[in-house]
Amino acid sequence: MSKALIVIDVQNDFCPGGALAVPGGDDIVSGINDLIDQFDTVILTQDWHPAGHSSFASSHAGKSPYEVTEMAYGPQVLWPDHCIQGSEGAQFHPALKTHRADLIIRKGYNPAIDSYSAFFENDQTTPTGLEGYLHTRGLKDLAMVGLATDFCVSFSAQDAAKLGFDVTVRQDLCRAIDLEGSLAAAVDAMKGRGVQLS
Ligand code: VGL
Ligand code: ZN
Repeated sequence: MSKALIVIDVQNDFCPGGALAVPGGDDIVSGINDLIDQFDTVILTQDWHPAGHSSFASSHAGKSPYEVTEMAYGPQVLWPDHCIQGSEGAQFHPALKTHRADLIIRKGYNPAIDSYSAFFENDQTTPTGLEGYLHTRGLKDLAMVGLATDFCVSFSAQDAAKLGFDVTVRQDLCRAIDLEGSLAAAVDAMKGRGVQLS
């Protein structure tokens, strides 16, 4: 079977009680675990920022979380400090069935560039290596679930579709941050790229 499940950023900081909690973020964990059992290939992504990362509002004097700023590569939402390398918040949700993962892809480790997508950093050119991994393993069909629908899931799904993969996003197994209409915009953008939403 040439299908892979990609589980995006199911980490403590994106779950209730975490630094960048996504409403209902932990509600999807048991459904994702059930889905993991149905795939031969499971890939996890992990948001993995150094302290002082440029996507953190705390790294920009006078800026607050959720404000948008201009970076060298374009507009960037500024976030609360989250998913700091090695921290408890960066760990996967403790109930997530991580032992089935063939690959864990970490992203956001470049101090100067954020990385929502599992394929490219937010400059849209620096690759993470995931495309090559999938190609060399002959994996063409991708299912995506996780957090957050309107940021890391959406950008990962759009990039995968741009790269020619067949992509389905299981919306029931995703949860959104939904900043000023970002969920509706993400759904439109995914549809526009040919991502299947179920
Ligand atoms: C994410 C904001 C910042 C995500 C990661 O996983 O959707 N969102 N870093
Ligand atoms: Zn992040």
